[in-house]
Amino acid sequence: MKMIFRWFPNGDDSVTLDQIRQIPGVSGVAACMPHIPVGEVWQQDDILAMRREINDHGLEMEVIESVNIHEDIKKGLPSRDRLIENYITTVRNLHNAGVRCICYNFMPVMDWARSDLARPIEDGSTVMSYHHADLDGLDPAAIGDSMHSEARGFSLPGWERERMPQMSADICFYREMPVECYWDNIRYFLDAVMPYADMYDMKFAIHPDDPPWQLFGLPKVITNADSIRKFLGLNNSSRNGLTLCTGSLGANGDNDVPSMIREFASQGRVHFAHLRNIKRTPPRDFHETAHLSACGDLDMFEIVRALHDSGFDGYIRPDHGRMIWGEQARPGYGLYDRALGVEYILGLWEACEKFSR
Ligand code: DNO
Repeated sequence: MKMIFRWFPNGDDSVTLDQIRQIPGVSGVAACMPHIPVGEVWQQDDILAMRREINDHGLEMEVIESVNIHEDIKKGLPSRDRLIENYITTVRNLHNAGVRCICYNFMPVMDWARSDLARPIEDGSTVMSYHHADLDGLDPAAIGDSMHSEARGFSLPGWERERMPQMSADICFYREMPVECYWDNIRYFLDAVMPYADMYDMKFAIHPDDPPWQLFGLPKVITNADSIRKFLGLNNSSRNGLTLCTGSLGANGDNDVPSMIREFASQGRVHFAHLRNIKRTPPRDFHETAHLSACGDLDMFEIVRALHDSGFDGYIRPDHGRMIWGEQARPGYGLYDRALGVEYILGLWEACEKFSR
């Protein structure tokens, strides 16, 4: 297992590589290139320059989060073949730069959604929260505007400003699409890309839908154990795997996250794990919390133990944290609470290691 930390290049992060290097147990970062428009090839030289910067700070760059999928691929438009070719070229260039794992998602129109990026909780910190009634039925562009106003000037992955004007039209497009067509488009993408995953020794780790239920009438597909089984069955390559995000899947109290981990990690299909905790207000509201089990509804010990006992040897990163100690950072991605999360997870991991001897 390798512990990594999400990092955004080109000054789009309040957290520096020097700081990340000083978090005990962190060996690398999950990097990205959000300035490259989705669908365009990531050029070898740019990737190598980013890797050099990361390596020069004593850290590895084995994981990219994310190489996003162009909307035309998700929609199944004729232009998808050219875009998939670009994607494959990017995979090759990343392989040449030593990248081993690509995190991506197949969420239509937008990545994750929250109604509040800075909700105060009892301890005086702020967290990201989701109140279904505040979001559903609203104009997503307005939601995007309000999220950006709370983003402290940092980019919000999946909510890039240039995509806002297109959002409403895209939502209408998907509302007309039978969900089975959406699954066909996922299969088409996997069938085209997985042979290159083998050729370039690249693990593909799809992120579940966040939240894991329908919003804006959009197809949501990676939401529970059954849908994950279906997804993994679309292409049986062991490189076709998951980013197991505990906070996304765990938002639905019916999802038994440790048992999902035991099932999919023991099949070698979990390549990357995002560990965070949440507090649920059923049926569909929740807010994020500190990583500790006692702070939320997820049993983080059982989660780490399930990974450990399944022989998981992929990457883990702490996921969204609280904003604490006066930090001004991208919502969910401050230094302090995620660093606390790292040490807690590593403590649980060490206990699992020692108890299993
Ligand atoms: C949000 C993140 C997502 C995630 C992508 C992976 O904070 O969890 O943006 O990186 O869905 O493709």
